Amino acid sequence: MSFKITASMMCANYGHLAREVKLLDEGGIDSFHIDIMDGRFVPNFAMSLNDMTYIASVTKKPLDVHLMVERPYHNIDLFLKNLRKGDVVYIHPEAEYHPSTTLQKIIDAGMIPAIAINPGTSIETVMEMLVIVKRVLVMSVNPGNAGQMYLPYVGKKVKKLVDLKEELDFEVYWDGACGADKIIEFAPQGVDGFVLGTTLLFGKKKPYGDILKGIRELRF
Ligand code: S6P
Ligand code: MG
Repeated sequence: MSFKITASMMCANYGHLAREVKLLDEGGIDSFHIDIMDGRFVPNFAMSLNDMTYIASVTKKPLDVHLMVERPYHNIDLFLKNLRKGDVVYIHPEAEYHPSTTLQKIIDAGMIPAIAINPGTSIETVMEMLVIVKRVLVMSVNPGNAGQMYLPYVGKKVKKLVDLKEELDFEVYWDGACGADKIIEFAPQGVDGFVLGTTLLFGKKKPYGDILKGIRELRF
């Protein structure tokens, strides 16, 4: 079964960020998920532009940048100019007046255009954007915090999205409360990647490499 694993760096130990990146990198993580928040679109502040830029400078692996900010059109250039080709940038359509214009900015800068959709956002409202983007991040918790409870009604939406992904050419990633049970259930259904935070990867007193190896060896 082929699926990607990305580490939610807002859950990392900021006393040793360089070491965290190195251990995850060497442990076989596929990419680094960067949660940028503005305290308005979501009621929290997590990572910032400087955190993202630092991580981009110390790993060759792709970044998976999740912008949880209002009207990203106005300041997305700050992020784009510090990223590399092949990095993925998600905007929330709920947070933008003209999401397709902002997605075009991402494409023009050489990054991979993507959207993240909240648990309460239906696929029907983002249908046209599915033609533009290359990745869709399904939020299985309300955005803003790590360590939340999974919202089971999101499962049906994942199934609907997976049914569209071949024809419209995008990947589906999962974000929020991701445990081994979710990977076992949804990877065989066609989910391409999983964001790992406190549920499965961070704060476990176990080496990241061992946890990642265990995930690669899951039986389906
Ligand atoms: C939440 C954010 C996520 C979380 C991650 C945490 O707004 O977008 O990326 O950091 O999902 O994972 P967990 O396992 O602590 O819920
Ligand atoms: Mg996220």
